[in-house]
Parts: sequence; C-alpha cells; structure tokens
Amino acid sequence: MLRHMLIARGIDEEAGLLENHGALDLWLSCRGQEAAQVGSAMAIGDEAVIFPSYREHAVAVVRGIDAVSLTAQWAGRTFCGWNPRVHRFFPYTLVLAAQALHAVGYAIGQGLQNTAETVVVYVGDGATSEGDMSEALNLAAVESARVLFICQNNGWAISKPSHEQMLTSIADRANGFGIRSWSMSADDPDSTLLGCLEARRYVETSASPGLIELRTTRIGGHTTTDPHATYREPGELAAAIANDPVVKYRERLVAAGVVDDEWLGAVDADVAKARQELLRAFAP
Ligand SMILES: Cc1ncc(C[n+]2csc(CCOP(=O)(O)OP(=O)(O)O)c2C)c(N)n1
Ligand SMILES: [Mg+2]
Repeated sequence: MLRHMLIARGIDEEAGLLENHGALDLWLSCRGQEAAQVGSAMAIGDEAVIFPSYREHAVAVVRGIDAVSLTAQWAGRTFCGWNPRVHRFFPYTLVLAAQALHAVGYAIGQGLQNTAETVVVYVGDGATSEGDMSEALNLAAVESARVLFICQNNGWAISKPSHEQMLTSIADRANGFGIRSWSMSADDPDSTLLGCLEARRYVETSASPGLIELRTTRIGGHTTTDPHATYREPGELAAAIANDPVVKYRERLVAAGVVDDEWLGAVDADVAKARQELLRAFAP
C-alpha cells in the first residue's frame, strides 16, 4: 500500500507541475486522500467494477493504470486514457454523482445476468447533495443492487465546507434510504482497508447495497486553478499538511522495520520513472 501511495503522490505532484507550465489544462489533486483511496481499493480487490469520480488517481494506480494513461485526458488528448474493461475502472465522471446512477444501473443489469460481480462507486461529499445521488441510493435499495458506495468526505465541495452542506452525516442519510452504512476516519490505509473490507463483505453476503463514508483530508486546492488558501483557515491547512497520510505511513513502516532504505530506494526509482514518463509525454 505504501508503494501505491508513493507512486500516486509522485504522479500527482508531477501532473500539478505540468499544469502550472501549461502542459495540462487542469489537474485535480488527490494529495491527502491517498490512504482513503489505496486502503479502499485494496479492500475491494481486483474483481469489483469501479465507477470513479475524477480525483481517484491512487485507486487508478492500484488498478495498474500508468501515469501517462491516467493524465492524458487532462492534456485534452483523449476522453479516457485507459481501457475501462481491462482495468475494470470506468472513465472519470465530472458531472457530479452521475456515476452513481451508472453504477446502480450496471449492477442491476449484472444481477439480471446472475453474475456475482460487485460494483463500487466513488463519490465526494459535495456530490451527495445532487439529486442523482438520492435517486441512485433509493434505486439501489429497492432493487437490492450489489453496490458499495464509497464517499470520500474530504471536508470540502470546492470552497463549501462539509458542515455547511448537510445537517446530518452522509452515513445517516444512507440509512434513510434503507442502506446500511459506516463512517470512519481514513487517514491510515490499514484501518481503512479493514473498514472497507467489512463493508464489501456485507454487500457481497447480503446482496444489498452499502455505503461507507471515509473521512479524509484535501491538502491541495479543489483544482490547480483554486486559490484555496483564500478561504481556508491557516490552522486547518497547516493541520492537514502536518497530518499527511503518505508521510505518516512511511514513517510508521520505517519505524516498525517493515520497509528499509533499499526498498524505499527502489520505490523512489519507480516514482522517478513515472515522473519522467509524464515529462516525456506532456512537457511543452
Ligand atoms: C452536476 C454538477 N454540478 C456542479 C458541478 C461543479 N463542481 C465540480 S466539483 C464540485 C464540488 C464537488 O465536491 P465533492 O463532491 O465533495 O468532491 P471533491 O471535489 O471534494 O473531491 C462542483 C460543485 C459539477 N461538476 N457537476
Ligand atoms: Mg469533497
């Protein structure tokens, strides 16, 4: 998991720099959300079909999508740089929560064909305010669709804080539709993996939908064009940086003797290679 997190971090940083140089049109950073994304992606495994939002770069890394394929759409070269069938990872969706309906429709279709495929959909906290999300939750509940909704609550919908978006939690709202839910802090990939594993097992054994809210942190701006320091409290931003899940996990595994300099050096070389590939493909 640390390897996936470090590779995602490297791709994310390089893509942000490329956007600053005008080589990409836009970039939406996943900085700070790597533990939520890698922990959940490892829990749902290789077989589940994933309907992502637009910020799930670390999930894409877990699914074996390379740096250039992941970034090509943001350079305007393609609508989707990877083969969704091969990676079982559908194209990014920028229309908020539309992918929730795609996922439920897909799961209902799969159910009719009697396959045991589990469908996973990633949404943000802001996206849960969309009508599509309510329709998707209700339809999934009444049709017993095998969909695991993973909501990354990163505290913000652009500049709107989560606590101003809703009076109840996302997890509570899912219960209102008759869907079992969980809510957990997702700054650590190990506990995130265990929490998501429980949610996945519930969906698979009960053949009904579930929703897990992963409370995470957006360290960067909403996009590369978002001056987020203008609306975030300096203390909140400083705490987010100090709580960086990639740095924390790396330190923890080093201290526990799980990884050593040799292992980290090999991963750093892979990160450098991915960054070089991005530069070769997109640098102006
Ligand atoms: C249907 C729709 N309405 C509005 C937007 C504009 N928009 C893009 S991202 C965003 C905020 C989304 O926040 P959240 O769901 O929490 O995801 P995050 O960006 O934090 O990962 C908004 C309002 C959009 N893309 N689609
Ligand atoms: Mg958000």
